[in-house]
Amino acid sequence: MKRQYVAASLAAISALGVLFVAAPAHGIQEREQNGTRNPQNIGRVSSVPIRVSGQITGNRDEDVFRFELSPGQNVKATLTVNGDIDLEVLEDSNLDGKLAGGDTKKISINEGKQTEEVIYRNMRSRYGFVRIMDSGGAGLSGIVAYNLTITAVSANGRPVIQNR
Ligand SMILES: [Ca+2]
Ligand SMILES: [Ca+2]
Ligand SMILES: [Ca+2]
Repeated sequence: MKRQYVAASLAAISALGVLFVAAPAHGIQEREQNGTRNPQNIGRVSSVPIRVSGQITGNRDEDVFRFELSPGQNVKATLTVNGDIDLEVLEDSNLDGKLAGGDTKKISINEGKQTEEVIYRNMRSRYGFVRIMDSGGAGLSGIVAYNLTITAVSANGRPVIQNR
């Protein structure tokens, strides 16, 4: 009887945990080790923004996210920050689903706490990547928090109107 009660409580606690993971208040939370060799999957790009929040904890931390797309989409990534980190958006040029040196990239390297933004037009691969890292300058101090938004846009950068 007592054992059953404990099991039921554990089940209730883990069910709550699943709920919290499934519906976080601020979108997707980054999960280390999300580097070049182990990108974190964040789903499919659409007109509904994918929102990711995380932290760059120093010059050895890079955060890499992999998204799915429909080849030909225009993808807009926006990064709001509270310190100087930078943004790369990469097309999976050799179509292996992995982030490699030859993959084509567009970067945004503003100074300080300025928002970074990249619009990558006509991405032709099935997967794309976002890489966030230390700016490499002298300015990084401590931990920098960020919020990343990825959205499908029209070629001029405006939101895509979704047919309902
Ligand atoms: Ca991180
Ligand atoms: Ca990382
Ligand atoms: Ca920057």
